Amino acid sequence: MSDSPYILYGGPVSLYTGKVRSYLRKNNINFIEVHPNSERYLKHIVPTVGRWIMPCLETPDGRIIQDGADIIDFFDNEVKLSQFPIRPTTPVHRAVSHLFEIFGGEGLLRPAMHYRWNFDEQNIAFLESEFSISVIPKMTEGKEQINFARSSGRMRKAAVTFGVGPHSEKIIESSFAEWLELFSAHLAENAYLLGNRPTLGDYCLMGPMWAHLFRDPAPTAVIKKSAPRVGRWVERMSTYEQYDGEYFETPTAPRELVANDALPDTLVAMMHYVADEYLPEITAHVEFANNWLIEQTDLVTGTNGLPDPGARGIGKTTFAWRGIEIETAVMPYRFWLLQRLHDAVAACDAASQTAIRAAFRNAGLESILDLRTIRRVERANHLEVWGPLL
Ligand SMILES: N[C@@H](CCC(=O)N[C@@H](CS)C(=O)NCC(=O)O)C(=O)O
Repeated sequence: MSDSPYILYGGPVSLYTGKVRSYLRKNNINFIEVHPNSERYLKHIVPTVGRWIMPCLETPDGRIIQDGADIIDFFDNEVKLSQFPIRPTTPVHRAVSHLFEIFGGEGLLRPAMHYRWNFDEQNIAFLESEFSISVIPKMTEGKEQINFARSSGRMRKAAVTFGVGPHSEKIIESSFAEWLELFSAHLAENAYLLGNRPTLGDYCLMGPMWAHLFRDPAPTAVIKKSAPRVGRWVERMSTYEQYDGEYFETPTAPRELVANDALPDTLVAMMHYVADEYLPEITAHVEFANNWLIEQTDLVTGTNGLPDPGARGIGKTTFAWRGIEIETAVMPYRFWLLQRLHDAVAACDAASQTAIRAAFRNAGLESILDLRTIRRVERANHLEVWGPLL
């Protein structure tokens, strides 16, 4: 551990902070968490990164990094503080890690938002307290209730833009039950996604699985009742120490990934779930983005093509999802994550690419490897921007 701590700007209620916090803890990195209602965050971090967003990281020498993936990359590539390489070195495992990077960040937003904002009887007192301690600016003391109403109103609207509504609620619940069943079955034999130590995909799943789905009162009851093994995975992903004794006979047992770059059947079943739950959405988003990009004849490379450089959505699109039609917001950030998968595949030799294709085909996911936007998404000054036309 270094002497001066890193500062993680984020909060207990935040989905994307959960991924980074889990990574920092499990890799024994010295950090403290500062909430976004702090003066330092509001007066220094927000102007630096150009929008109110978490997580952000401040290094002991004052460098600021926004974005969960960039923060993890920083430790992995520059500081090299990770206890274990979190990107598997074998091709199929590496590609699957990136698949769960996308799915963890973007594919479980519907259950996360539904179980947070549609169960007021169980959740509302908890959420009001939690938002008041970390999100609502401290200078508004005495006005917490009004500010919670404003803040929660905004998040309820965000839930709708992720496809949560009366028409989809019951399907979200049954689909989440299926996810828990599949994940639970996988955890019967494996402590983590790819074997006996966490990799990138585990950290990314901790986004939705921690703050919303494990800490909020309504969904935690669902997990504990129907999938306690998933609850144990969340617990062990949130500690410094190796809190996974049920999997190992001795404390020094090797913490290896599944041998020979193989995927257990239970993980293939989880990948099939990703194909049903998320592939139609990301496919529709790429198609929408390409049509949108064609229409933006005056789009300047290096900008997001929108009046507000910090804006994150370019529009909304509909698609068929589990027998109904839903509409969700299209965010270029997702394509940036998708490119990380594509880039990981492109970096492999031909035989490895064939193996990755076979593994994805076997899970109904081969087409995700070919979904491309006609401009790449890049990140500049902490924001997503479009690269040149390909
Ligand atoms: N891709 C980003 C996503 C960050 C994100 O969406 N964070 C949420 C909180 S969990 C946020 O700050 N939203 C802005 C808002 O609520 O206005 C990352 O990982 O850094």
